[in-house]
Order: sequence, then C-alpha cells, then structure tokens
Amino acid sequence: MRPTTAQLETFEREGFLVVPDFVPTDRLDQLRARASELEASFITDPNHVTVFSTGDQAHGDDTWFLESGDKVRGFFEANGGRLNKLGHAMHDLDPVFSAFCRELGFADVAQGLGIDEPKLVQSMYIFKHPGIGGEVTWHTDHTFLWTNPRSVVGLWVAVDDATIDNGCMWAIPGGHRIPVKSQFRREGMGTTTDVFDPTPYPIGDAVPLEVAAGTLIVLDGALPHWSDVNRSPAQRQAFTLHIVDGHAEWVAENWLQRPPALPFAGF
Ligand SMILES: O=C(O)CCC(=O)C(=O)O
Repeated sequence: MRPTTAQLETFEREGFLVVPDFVPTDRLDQLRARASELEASFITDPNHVTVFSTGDQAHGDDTWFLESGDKVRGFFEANGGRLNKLGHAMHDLDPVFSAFCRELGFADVAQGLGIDEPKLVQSMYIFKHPGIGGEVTWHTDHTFLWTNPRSVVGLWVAVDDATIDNGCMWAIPGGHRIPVKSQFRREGMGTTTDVFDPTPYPIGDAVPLEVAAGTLIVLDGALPHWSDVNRSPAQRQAFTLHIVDGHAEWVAENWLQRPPALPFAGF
C-alpha cells in the first residue's frame, strides 16, 4: 500500500497514521500462533528468565537484553510466568516473522514515506496478556534507536482489537514536533539515559489509539507514545517493526548492535 497524499499529510501533521485492514486475519493468526510457540519455548526453558520493565529500565544493564539485537529472545512480565514480549530480530531470524515483514506491503509504506534505503532494525511482539500485561512508559522510538539524522519509523500492527480497557497505545497528536528529550545508549557494560529536557510530555493532550485487529499504525520516531497495563480479561497482542534509513548513521552507542555476520537488511 502506497500512502495517499492525504495520508502523508495526516502523518506529517499528527506524527502518526492509522491504516485499518492492513493485515489480513489469516496472517494475524499465523503470527499469533508462531509467537505463542516461541513463548512456550521460553517458558519451558528456565535459563531464559529476564524481567522486562520499561518503568524502571531494569532490563537496561542486563546482558540478556543487551545481546538481543541479533537474536530472538523472550522477556518476562514482572508479575507472572508469561512473556511481556519477544525481541528483537525475529524479522531476520524467524521465517514466519520475516515473511510477515516482507510480504504485506510495509515496503510500500516505507517508500511512500520517502525512506530511501529502509533497513529493518528491530522487531517486537508484545503480548499484553489479560490481567498482567505491563505498561509501556511514555517514550519516543528515536530515544532508543538513534540515527543521525533522525530516521526511525515504527510500523505497529494490532494483532488483537486494541481498546482503552486492554491497554491500547496512546499518542500526543503533533507531539513529534517536540524536540526528543532523551537518548538511551550503551555505556561500558551497561546503559545510561542522557536527558536533554526533563520536563514531562503534555500527556493531557494524548489520545487513545483504539483500533481493530489488522490495523497498522505508522509512528514518527519523535512521536511520544504510551500504553497502559492490561487490566481487562481480553488479550492485546501487537507486533512492531522499526525501520531506519540506511543513509543515516546508526550510532555506535545504540543499545541495539549487529555483528558483521548479521548486518541490518532491507525488506
Ligand atoms: O504496543 C505497545 O504497547 C507499545 C509499543 C511501542 O511502544 C512501540 O512499538 O514502540
């Protein structure tokens, strides 16, 4: 799908674009089933235990996280034996995820946005299990996936219907015009966050992005977004793929690094 002129205008004005019916149901089912298999493999392997929390960045100094840029790894919820998410290289290492990323028109979206040489840098499958799915704190993707100049775009797909009750994403329309307030980066064996502007985002202006399963939400890398815990009995699974422009510099301090044997690839 090449975005229309009207869609591109919306994206430039709001910092996000909602595209209903982007992914057919059978492909969502296939991805959900594969994610479920992968989750089961992590649950049954006691060595694979890392708690993922964006709240306190507890994962930041954890090698399980820091070494996951070229792997498929599971990250547990703090409060239960289920996964918070899978990350961060399913798009290159898992055949089902790779096909999902490369066969469904994301490349056309990237081209329409003017990303000259798209590189797929990060994939995540977010489970948001009923009753235990954790919060994703306010952030911009550029904070975590830094290029010079800024180029990251998030391609987020609702695998289930996303509602306020089950922890849909929220975003601040036009918030991508606020200069990015922080950079998360490697330092020594761990990570640190440089805060350029400690003032909070105007979250009172945020809107819920309630969408049906199969909807694509395109996110500007500077757009502040957030999702709540899932207190409801309904699951809210989502897949997200982050792309950058290969012409931009991928900074050496980014937490996510690839070895020469597995460089970032295109669509
Ligand atoms: O799915 C969510 O709850 C948040 C996802 C997110 O923050 C992202 O894809 O950058």
